[in-house]
Order: sequence, then structure tokens, then C-alpha cells
Amino acid sequence: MDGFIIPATILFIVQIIICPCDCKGILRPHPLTQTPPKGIPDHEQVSSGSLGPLSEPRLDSKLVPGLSLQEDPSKCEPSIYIAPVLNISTQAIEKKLASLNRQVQLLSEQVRILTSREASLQNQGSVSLSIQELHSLPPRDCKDILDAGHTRSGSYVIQPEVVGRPIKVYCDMETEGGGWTVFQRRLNGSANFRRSWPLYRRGFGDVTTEYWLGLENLHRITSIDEYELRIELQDFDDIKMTSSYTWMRVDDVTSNFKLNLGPYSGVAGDSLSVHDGQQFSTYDRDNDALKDENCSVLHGGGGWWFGKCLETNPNGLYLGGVNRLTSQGIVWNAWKGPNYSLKRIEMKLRPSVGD
Ligand SMILES: [Ca+2]
Repeated sequence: MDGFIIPATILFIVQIIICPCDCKGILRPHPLTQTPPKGIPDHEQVSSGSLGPLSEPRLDSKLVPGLSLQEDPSKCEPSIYIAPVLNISTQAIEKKLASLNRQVQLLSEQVRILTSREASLQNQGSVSLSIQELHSLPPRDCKDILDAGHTRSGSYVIQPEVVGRPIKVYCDMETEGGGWTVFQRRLNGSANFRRSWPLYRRGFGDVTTEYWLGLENLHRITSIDEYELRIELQDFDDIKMTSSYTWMRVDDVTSNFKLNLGPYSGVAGDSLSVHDGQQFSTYDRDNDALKDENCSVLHGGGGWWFGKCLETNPNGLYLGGVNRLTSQGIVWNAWKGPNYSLKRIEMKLRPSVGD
């Protein structure tokens, strides 16, 4: 602070001594140069108010006793006046210094306030970045992808959890408003669905044709929200039917991926509710309710939530319509019975209405 006061004081004195020629008023010695005017106590009328901008200290006759103001600019010329300076007492300079010190204190306080506001604005910037990060999170499911503006059905990548492994899926963006995450599809018999427990757990097939998304992925998706289940069926006469369930949830591996279902609606009939509450089984992992026998082995080798054993067998053999292998094909008993293997079947999930 001392380093600031000293140059300011010197500037103040120099401007007293040197009068610039473009000033409107010109400081001249008072006619009674060496003595203050009567009635004016010795320098006590020096203003103690604000000094104005530091670079332009303002002087007038009131500030410097013994000086008078001459208003004629034509007579303006640089001059050096020593006598008026001599009229400034030590007391007046001390008052100016005190005033400057107060200004320095005020400026220091303003710097402190501005520094505090800068820190506050930087914090707000961090919050905005966090919101931006939220917007850049990967889609949880196909509904998120649809909401992001992708309206074409096809292969996409979802990630149910904020931190987790991405999942490649097929998204149906057309049926009933779109946004469906397909987790099972049969359409031409191109994929082998006689698979072991590890593969049903992990998933297999091609998402653009026939595939099974995997039990772990089903558990991940249905754990983050309430999902409606839609099952679309088609026979070889290209007649289509639909069965829907208000919600579907798949538990984790500790319960062998137990199936949990909400109420049924649709036109194909309800062939799935009987499987509600069942654990998943494969030909090499018998978790079904049939004593001493394995439903998967008895019914085509596909994995399913068998009970004792089935009303539907979406992962059964692709037998192409009517057949004699009862309940071994892709059957939906409520519509076509146990001896008709469907042409197409798709099972898909979408967040329940209102979510
Ligand atoms: Ca069994």
C-alpha cells in the first residue's frame, strides 16, 4: 500500500506545480500570494471529501488557499508555481494521504468481492458441465434412442446402467409408437436355439435376424424401470396376433433368472402367465418344476421358464407350421395349439406408460 501512496502523492504535487495548458481554469497566485485570505483559517477549509479519479486529482481555489481561478483560456500556458505549493501545509497533505488510504481500502474490498464472485461463477460452470454430462449419457433402452430422434428400426447399442457394459440390440421403432427393445426373435430358423446355460445367460445369435439377448441383459434392463412386455406372433398364413403383459421383470442369477409378470391383454390368448414365477432352464441346467425330467430336453432343447412343462415354447425347434412333434416347436398353445410351430415370434420391452 505504501508503494501506491507515494507515487500518488508525487503526482498530486506535480500537478499542483505544473498547470497544463488545456485546462479550462488556470491556477494563479492569489493577489495576497504569501498570506491566506482573511476569514479563512490556515488551510482548515481544505476539502476532506472524495478526491475523484486518482489519475486526475482536481484542484480549485478552495482546495489550495492562496490560489485564485483565472477563467481566460487564451492566457493558458505552462507555468511553474512554487509559491502555492509552499502554502500547502503538512496537515493538508496528511489529510490527502488519509483519503487515498481510504480509497485503497475501498479498492481492496472491491477486489475481494470480485474474486469471490469469480469463484462463484466458476462453481456454476461446474454445475452446467454436470448437466451436460447427464445429457450425454448413453441410452438405457430403445425408447431413449427413439426419444433422441432415431425413428428407423435397426441395430443399436444401449446401456441400462450409468456405468456398465453396452448391449447391442434390435430396436423396433415402428410398432405402436416404437421404442421397443427386442430381446428374442425367430423368423426363418437361421439360428440354433439348442444352446447351453452359459449362452442363454450371455446371449447369442444375430440382432438383425434371429437372436436371444441374454438373461443377464434382461435382468439389467428390467431392473432399472418397469417394462411392458409385447409378444408378436405370425403364422404361415401371415396372420398376426399379439399378447401383452403390463410389466415383466427378470430376477438375477441367484434365483436362476426367475420370471415375474404383470396382467395379460391381447388377442392371441394368454399362454405365458402359467410360466410366471418359474426359474429359467436349459438342456444342461434343470430348474423346472417337473420332477425327475428336464422340460428343455423333452421339448426341443431350447431354454425357457418351464414349469411342468409349457404352454408356450418360443425358443423351441423351427418346425415350419403344423407338425407331429407336440410342444417341441415354437408353440403358443392359446392360439395355434401344441402342434403348430409359428413362422415368426418377437418378444420386446418398452418402459410402461407413464414412465
Ligand atoms: Ca426337472
